[in-house]
Amino acid sequence: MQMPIDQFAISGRVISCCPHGDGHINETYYAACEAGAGYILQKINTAVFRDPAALMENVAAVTEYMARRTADPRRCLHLIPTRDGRSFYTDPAGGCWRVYAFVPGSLCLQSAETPELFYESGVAFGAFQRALADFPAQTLHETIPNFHNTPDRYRQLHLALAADVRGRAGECREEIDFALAREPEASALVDALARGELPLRVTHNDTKLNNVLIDAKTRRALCVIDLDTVMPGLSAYDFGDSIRFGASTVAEDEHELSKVALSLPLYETYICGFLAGCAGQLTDGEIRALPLGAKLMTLECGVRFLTDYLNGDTYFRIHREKHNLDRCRTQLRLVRDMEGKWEQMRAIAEGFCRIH
Ligand code: ADP
Ligand code: GN1
Ligand code: MG
Repeated sequence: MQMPIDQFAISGRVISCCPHGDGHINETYYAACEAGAGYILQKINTAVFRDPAALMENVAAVTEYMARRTADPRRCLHLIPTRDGRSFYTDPAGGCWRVYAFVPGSLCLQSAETPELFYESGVAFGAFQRALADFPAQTLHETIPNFHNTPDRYRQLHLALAADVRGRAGECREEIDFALAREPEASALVDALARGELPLRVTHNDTKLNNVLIDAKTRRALCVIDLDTVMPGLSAYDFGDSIRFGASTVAEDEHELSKVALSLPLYETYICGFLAGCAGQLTDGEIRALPLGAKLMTLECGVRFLTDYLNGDTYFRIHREKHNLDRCRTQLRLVRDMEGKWEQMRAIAEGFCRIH
């Protein structure tokens, strides 16, 4: 495939352009240029993001907002416009492409190698939310409607089950039963939001550890990336998604389920980092909702992987047979482990409230 990197206002001749990173959604390439400049070229997954122009309006608005408020260019993402000044390029086949400056001297981790690094990622996502506290939320497009609406994710699971297009439901009966047994709990966060008990904020909504860049030298967090799902949401969503990915003892697609567990020390470490980054912004009600965020984001992700497996792997990129089923199994196992540790999870969060 011809890479359209030359369509963008990059400096220097491109020496190489290779696949990069471990995202499940977009196609990502690293382009190295003469004179040392590096770029991230991405083909936007338009099956997932149906309105790429709206998506790129969000990304441009958020990156410009953050760039105006920070003196250090490595602390936020910078879009590189096309040579004719647009935020993305549409190729003749209709593919949509964008380019970011590669953040120099940065690392991207797939697992929390040390508690300090996980703490740093919490600081980064907390600070990201705080930085957007006054962002005009009404100007943001909803890039994926109902993204963290867990009951709606169940609705999609039911559709996939009823259709069972690949005849796979029989082999995942255990996972289906586990997920359906927890359906009554799935609306707890959206209900609390509807009752006005939790405030709507501008959140990232995809707070995996590999969506934070770390300074390779200092090992401190630099900035948050993957801004495609920045939308109004709950702080519990951002917290919970980080826990499901980073405070698990194994990778998201581990085969050996007996190894899957929630690390309570990492859970506590992340709360410390996230609250430090939020700098006092979270209410006690939000802090008390953090354990629920961890459990529901893990359950929701398990339901999403299961749904995609039943649908024939049309959403998440897979690298092996049954990859989505393996991913689903780790998530559901993690939910089960959280249920066993529920009182401890609650008590740890309670310890961070101002009023007990
Ligand atoms: P996806 O939506 O597919 O997860 P991401 O935007 O997260 O795509 O990008 C995929 C990977 O590319 C990241 O996990 C990270 O390793 C790398 N990456 C993305 N943007 C940058 C950047 N500006 N600087 C350095 N690395 C980046
Ligand atoms: C996807 O894009 P990426 O790989 O950072 C997904 C998240 C899931 C995650 C599971 C837009 O994240 O919602 O939690 O995979 N992103 C989208 O690993 O659906
Ligand atoms: Mg990503």
